[in-house]
Amino acid sequence: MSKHEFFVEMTCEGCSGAVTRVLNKLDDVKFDIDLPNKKVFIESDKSADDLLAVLKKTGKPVTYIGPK
Ligand SMILES: [Cu+2]
Repeated sequence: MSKHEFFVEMTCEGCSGAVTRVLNKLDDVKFDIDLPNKKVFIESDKSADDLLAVLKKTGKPVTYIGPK
């Protein structure tokens, strides 16, 4: 499992809830959401590109920051 850090444009708990919902559909991930700093930390065997695609399903701007 590797850990990745993403920036996701989140402004409220509705936003972090949307991120939680898309990530909960995956079965091999652990994640932490830092709403004030708009960061999402994901531990997974999936590639950063795959995780980026999943996060983009929220419809929010998402940027891959790097391995954590
Ligand atoms: Cu929101």
